[in-house]
Amino acid sequence: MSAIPTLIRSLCAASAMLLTAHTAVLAHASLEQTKASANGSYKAVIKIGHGCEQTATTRLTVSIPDGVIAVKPMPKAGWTLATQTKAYAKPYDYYHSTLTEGVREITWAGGNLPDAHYDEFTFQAFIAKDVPADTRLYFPVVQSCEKGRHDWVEIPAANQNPHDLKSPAPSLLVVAAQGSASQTVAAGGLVVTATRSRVTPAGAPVAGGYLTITNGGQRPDRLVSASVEIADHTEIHEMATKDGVMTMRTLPDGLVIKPGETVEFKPGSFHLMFLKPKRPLVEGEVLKGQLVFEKAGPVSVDFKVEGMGGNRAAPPAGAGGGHAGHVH
Ligand SMILES: [Cu+2]
Repeated sequence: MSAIPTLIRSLCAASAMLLTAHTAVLAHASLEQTKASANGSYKAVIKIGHGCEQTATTRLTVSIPDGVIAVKPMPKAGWTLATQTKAYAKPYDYYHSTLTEGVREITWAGGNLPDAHYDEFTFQAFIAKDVPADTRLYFPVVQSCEKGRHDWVEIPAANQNPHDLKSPAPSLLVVAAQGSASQTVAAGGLVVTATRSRVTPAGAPVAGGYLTITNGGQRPDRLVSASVEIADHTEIHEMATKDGVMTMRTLPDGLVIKPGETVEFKPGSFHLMFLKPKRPLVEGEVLKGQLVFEKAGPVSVDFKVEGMGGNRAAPPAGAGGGHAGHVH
């Protein structure tokens, strides 16, 4: 055998490997849209690019993960449609109602999708409001053919590269809803949202930090302290009206958030006080910060700096003025 065919063969082997790696991704059962926002509807389109052992696909079953609710499959001409309704892991808010059960499995059967052809299987769904951003939702698919089947059901372990899986389940990444503030989930079911601050004039002695903390867990936790990169130090404050006078006080022990409770840190109420900011805060910038909880421990958060118009409940002019006579 001459050297040239060998060279060609090894080149081909190399490109075939690349091709395999590439087409393998295309050939998997996959979702057309791989990102969706929580608290929004989602049209799931499962793409089937080939059969099994070169034979036609005759049946497809998809399982619906927790957090994906109000599922309605789309019928397909030539296929019979069946669904299984089961209880959800927990009740979910859905518009003005609460859903406790719904379609958890869909089967399209009796059709014939030749190996050489491509088709799509569609259902409408809603991603529940409380599915945290960065959650990956898996939709295991079992594809049955005239001969053989593919179980697209593998879910990567915590430290596993999803590309190492031979038959990965189609998946979807839940992203933060557009235009909404970031959401941070901490241990014990704490959810921190809407972390923000406000622009300050040059030389301002303080800046406010605002956020919402929901304790979705079973145990109380306590916000012990907070810090932000631009401030000398940060205190937890409460503003309240006493005898018709607005007063502010430091909460040296922090603030307990009971199970099921949502605490809003906002102007005129609880807030974080960033003391001696190193520079004026500019609208649109993001301040790196940290919250420390007694049980959940330290949690990194980003405070987005908003314009003064952003908070209607703002205290009267000179947010700093409210603090001028305020002894910490
Ligand atoms: Cu204050």
